[in-house]
Amino acid sequence: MRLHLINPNSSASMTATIARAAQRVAAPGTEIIGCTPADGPASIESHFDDAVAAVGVCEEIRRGEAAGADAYVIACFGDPGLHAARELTRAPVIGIAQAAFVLASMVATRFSVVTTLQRTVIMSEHLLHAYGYAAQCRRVRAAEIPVLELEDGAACMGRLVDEARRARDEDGIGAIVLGCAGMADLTAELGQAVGLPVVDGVTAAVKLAESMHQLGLGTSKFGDYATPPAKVFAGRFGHFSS
Ligand code: 5HY
Repeated sequence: MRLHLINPNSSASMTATIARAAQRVAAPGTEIIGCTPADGPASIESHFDDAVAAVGVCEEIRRGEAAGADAYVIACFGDPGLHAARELTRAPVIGIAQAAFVLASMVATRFSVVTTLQRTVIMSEHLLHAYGYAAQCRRVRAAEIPVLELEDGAACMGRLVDEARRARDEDGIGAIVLGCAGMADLTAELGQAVGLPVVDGVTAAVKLAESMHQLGLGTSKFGDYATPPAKVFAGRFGHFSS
């Protein structure tokens, strides 16, 4: 299968890191194609970044449709543009936050999230409520690490381990969810340091996408995920017109 792994931020180096983590768990028949929008924020750390990045995600879905993608992963913990992206394709579209919550809820009755900046905590809390996992998440914690600093994982590991250990010792949980795609390559080391199951959304999403593809499960075209109604888009979005 051809899996398009979309990094919604415009940092190609992070796309490469994420794609390497994805390829390590991919099945032999799965081709991982890392995709980086040409336009958009270098990292996503605010509601504004998230809103702008959603357009780039949709652009990458359009490109994927032309290339014959069998599934898509939106590799940013805010799942930017997830619902809009699903309207544009019959293929599965999986956000890493939703994927991580699904798997974490199957290995523990309670989990906490360790994410980047304090200001993005509310974005994860909104997703927990939207996806129906708020009751199972004890707390969304911030290690106060800017997203792009995660490109030097060794320099961030201490702060991530400290926050994850606080979660383990204070939150009454059984698992940790990593709240940034940029942490994907740190999962094993963090798990060993904390002694709890650590769920990374990138690898969770890749395996869920493979399962859905194998089951012949794609995005429904009945109801609100149906193809958007044809209309004219003005200005620089003119190419969206249909
Ligand atoms: C991510 N931002 O996974 C999120 C993490 C966050 O650029 N990639 C980003 O803090 O929301």
